Amino acid sequence: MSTIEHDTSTGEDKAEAVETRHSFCRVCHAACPIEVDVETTGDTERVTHVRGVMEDPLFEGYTCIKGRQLPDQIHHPDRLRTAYRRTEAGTLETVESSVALDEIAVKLQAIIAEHGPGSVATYTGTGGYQNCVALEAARGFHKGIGSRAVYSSVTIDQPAKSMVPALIGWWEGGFHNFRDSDISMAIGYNPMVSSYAAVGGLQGTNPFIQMRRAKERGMKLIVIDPRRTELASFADIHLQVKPGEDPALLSGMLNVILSQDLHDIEFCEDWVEGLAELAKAVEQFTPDYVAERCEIDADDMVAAARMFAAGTCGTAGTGTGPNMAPNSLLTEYLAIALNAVCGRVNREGDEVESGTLLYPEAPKRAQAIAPMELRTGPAHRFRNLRGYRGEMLCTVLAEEILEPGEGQIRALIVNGGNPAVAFPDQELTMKALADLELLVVVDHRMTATAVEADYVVAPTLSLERADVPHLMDRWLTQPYTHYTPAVIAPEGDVLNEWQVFWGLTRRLGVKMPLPGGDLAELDAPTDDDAIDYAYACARMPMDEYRATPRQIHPERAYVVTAPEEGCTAKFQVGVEPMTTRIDEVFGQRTGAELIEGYVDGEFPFRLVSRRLKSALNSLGSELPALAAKGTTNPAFMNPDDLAELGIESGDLIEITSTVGVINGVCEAAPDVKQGVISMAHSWGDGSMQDVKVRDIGVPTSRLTSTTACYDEYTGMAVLSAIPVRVRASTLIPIS
Ligand SMILES: Nc1nc2c(c(=O)[nH]1)N[C@H]1C(S)=C(S)[C@@H](COP(=O)(O)OP(=O)(O)OC[C@H]3O[C@@H](n4cnc5c(=O)[nH]c(N)nc54)[C@H](O)[C@@H]3O)O[C@H]1N2
Ligand SMILES: Nc1nc2c(c(=O)[nH]1)N[C@H]1C(S)=C(S)[C@@H](COP(=O)(O)OP(=O)(O)OC[C@H]3O[C@@H](n4cnc5c(=O)[nH]c(N)nc54)[C@H](O)[C@@H]3O)O[C@H]1N2
Ligand code: SF4
Ligand SMILES: [Mo]
Repeated sequence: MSTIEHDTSTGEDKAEAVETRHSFCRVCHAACPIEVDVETTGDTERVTHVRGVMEDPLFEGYTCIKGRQLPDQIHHPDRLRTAYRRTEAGTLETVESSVALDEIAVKLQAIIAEHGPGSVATYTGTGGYQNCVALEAARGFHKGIGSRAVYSSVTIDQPAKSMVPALIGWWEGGFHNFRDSDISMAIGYNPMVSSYAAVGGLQGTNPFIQMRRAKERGMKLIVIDPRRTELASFADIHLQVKPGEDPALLSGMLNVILSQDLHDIEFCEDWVEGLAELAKAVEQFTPDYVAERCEIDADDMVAAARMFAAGTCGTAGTGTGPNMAPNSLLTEYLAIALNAVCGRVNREGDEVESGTLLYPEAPKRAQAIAPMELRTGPAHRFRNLRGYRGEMLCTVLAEEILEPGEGQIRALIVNGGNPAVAFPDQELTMKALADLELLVVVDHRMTATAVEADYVVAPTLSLERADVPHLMDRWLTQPYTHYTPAVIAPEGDVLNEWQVFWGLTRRLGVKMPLPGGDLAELDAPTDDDAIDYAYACARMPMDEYRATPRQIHPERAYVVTAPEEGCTAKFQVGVEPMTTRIDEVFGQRTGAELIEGYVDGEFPFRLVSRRLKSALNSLGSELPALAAKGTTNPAFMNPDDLAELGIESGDLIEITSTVGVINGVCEAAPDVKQGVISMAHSWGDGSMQDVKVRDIGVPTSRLTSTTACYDEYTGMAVLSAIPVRVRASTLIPIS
């Protein structure tokens, strides 16, 4: 589209090429399709507007406030457009990216020579995950240098999800689809804000319209969340559970279902083992016990259990809330057990919702997969923990940096992440970052982590690179393709994440093995080469994928096939140590007892995590329209609690956990359960002081510890349902 605009202020015609191009948003993983207006003046291209694509068959025009700020993000005056390096005086100075890579490679070589390749780690965070090749490139770099120290935000997100198949097994044909569900149980997630999808849950594709349609077809919704969330406003039953008590609640629901024979008896005979052990373990969780423990109504709990069991199609799924609370692995186990005993899996002839077109072709038979050993990564030097599914654990990274000896991490490349505010135990994390011999951060903002770095490399941003929606590909409601080329040329000395790793492997003279071959063999690869190499095993070849943007491919849907004859695998719903853990839960007064240093009565509140519509973890408040929604992460509390404490909305409060103290700005929120503080994470900076809390927020990670309570399989720390106490703050903020 080319237009001649009439400038009404001067009365002159101003010739301007304005073209609308298609792409998808990559502020979060949801990959909403967008139309992008690009204004060209001379050699420069400027994104002026972004809007949803009404005719898109899945998203139907959906975008959110964050995505619509892409023009401001791309052209932000403070956006980093060149690399930086630390001077001897300790300040950061600009440097050409290629020179920065030269110097980083020399330093890496020296570190590898002295400490071995395992001393070099990368951490890919949420920003890296928004680029389909960033994590693959980091993995290729690791293979090239011979280091297994691959870290990503997955291990501090919902690691129980990756680990639970090791205990309970899985279903090859997948769990029921949301699009066909007549029942859905959401345990601590809120896709209306987060666009996150749990197994079989509402996906982030156009969540409001999808939910309305689901309600129109009669779907029942149960939401388990201490906050009356945007999702809970659609619920038939909302159980406002006390944070951290989900294992007791889910055990109680299983008890109702199993003791009243409401489970899918036929399915269980064929595919479920350990039913008697599970029934026995949960038997003690009577409705009255659960009601008192979880601070909910016993009849509501029983009604929810019966409603779930009465459904014919639909799953129970968890989100970040319970996955960050104590006993996260047990909660996940119980949620999958609920699905298993109620037979909420696809049967022969059923279609699987998503086509997972970017991942290798895989059999989809109507059969169970037996539990498998997943902790196959190298052992950490601490707490008997080890890596799994090709990654090491973020909750152990600080210790691996700080503890001298063989295996110590000396160099870290942060690939679109912000550990200084996102990682548990902020004090320890800051100490670890400072202890590194080399810290490289790839980020377009001078974040709390970047200011600690030896080198900061400026990346291209979404609209400046070719991409595919690799995360959404697993959660889409249909087999749907969306490739985007770069829609504008990048301005400045910026590099795609793959270019950083490719540049380093070339300089180090090592390979960069990706599924399609060694990218380091190419002299001048493009974004598309990197995508081809990274997705060489995709079930839809990339050429075909590229040719059909924003299309549904019904013919590519997976159809579940018959089980293998003689298949003996079963869901294991009554295994150790999970049944013992269920017993242990019964023995506790509260899940918080698992946390070292917890003393009954001293920490009467629970601080829970949440997402804000106007921020993506630490990203957002630098953009004017998002800052207008707030420059701090408020500590949302029930008005009755505030009244009792004599605190008013807008006051500063001091929040103390077993390990740390933060000062937050409290805000009255009737949707939050009494006794709960609901607060977003990854705000503030690394100063360990809160004097700027009203302008930049505060990191809740300072209230958390990697060692005071962790899961023995996943190493997950407690990042939600944190026991805390609250009082008026005496801090004098500086504005
Ligand atoms: N207490 C508590 N702690 C938590 C959580 C919680 O709920 N509560 N949640 C956990 C979870 S789920 C996660 S995922 C982690 C988040 O941990 P991180 O991912 O480490 O944190 P983010 O703030 O999302 O950092 C992403 C960075 O990527 C940058 N970025 C954005 N786009 C790009 C890009 O295109 N390229 C590059 N190179 N960089 C880009 C952003 O500027 C930002 O600084 O935090 C975890 N920590
Ligand atoms: N707008 C926006 N979208 C995002 C992000 C963002 O920062 N902003 N972050 C992205 C990231 S990194 C992720 S991982 C996903 C996460 O996606 P979600 O898991 O959907 O995250 P939340 O919206 O925080 O929902 C978690 C819910 O759990 C509840 N909760 C907290 N503790 C407990 C508990 O102990 N038990 C129960 N039952 N509930 C509890 C909270 O009240 C909250 O409503 O979102 C992604 N999308
Ligand atoms: S939901 Fe995520 S992908 Fe969609 S517009 Fe918002 S930030 Fe962008
Ligand atoms: Mo996350």
